[in-house]
Amino acid sequence: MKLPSRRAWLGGSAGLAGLVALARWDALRGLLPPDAVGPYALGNSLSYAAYRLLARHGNAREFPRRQISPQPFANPAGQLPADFQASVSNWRLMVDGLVKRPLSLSLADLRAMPASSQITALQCEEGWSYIAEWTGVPLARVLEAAGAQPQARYVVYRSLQPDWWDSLDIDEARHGQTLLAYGMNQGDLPVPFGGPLRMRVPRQLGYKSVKYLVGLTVTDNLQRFGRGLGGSSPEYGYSWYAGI
Ligand SMILES: Nc1nc2c(c(=O)[nH]1)N[C@H]1C(S)=C(S)[C@@H](COP(=O)(O)O)O[C@H]1N2
Ligand SMILES: [Mo]
Repeated sequence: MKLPSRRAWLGGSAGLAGLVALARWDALRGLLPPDAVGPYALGNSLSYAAYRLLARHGNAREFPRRQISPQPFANPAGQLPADFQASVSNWRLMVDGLVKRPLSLSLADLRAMPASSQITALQCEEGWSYIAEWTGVPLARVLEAAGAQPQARYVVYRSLQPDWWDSLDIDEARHGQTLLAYGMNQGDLPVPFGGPLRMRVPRQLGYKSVKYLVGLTVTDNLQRFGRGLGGSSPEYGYSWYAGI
């Protein structure tokens, strides 16, 4: 077989470089995860880019009711503040950042919004999983109510537990299965499972489903949050994008 000539190689690489330059920087950076740094940069970037290009409209599997796990496993979440029970009765979810109307929502406010339910699996990176029915408000509805600005690219969310915060790209945030869940298996969301309010991101591993949710910030840039990796999990070495 005849190898391509030196001239063909040069022409090819120049063409490729030109294409990259022509492509809008926006489109390219949309393929890069915030944790595209350090020893796992390549792996993190390849899996996120592949997901963005091929799978971002997919759905997490939903199950029939008979497959709900009879004994779901609550992963112990460590210390809760001493006044936790008291704070449940006046729980608020703050919504701020790139929004036209910053919000402070009570649980009653959230329950008054159109609800959505799903029977999906929560899968921990440690290998176990359980199936439950989750009820809550699609995050998309809350972003709509707050009037997320067009330049919004990510939603950062944080727990009452300061060690737990994370973020989603705006498409994942608006995906119909991404819920602010206040109910589980037809009842209130129990405290060990993140009650009164948790994030539910069934298309990604369990650690993205942050419990004891107290705040959302809409942003175009993750650099100014923590160490700029998009969440606390990547700061501990887990990848920011945790697609299942
Ligand atoms: N605030 C908070 N959120 C959290 C955690 C936690 O310890 N604290 N653990 C995460 C991990 S690693 C997993 S697998 C799931 C566990 O959810 P479960 O308790 O419903 O099983 O919650 C995630 N959200
Ligand atoms: Mo986990």
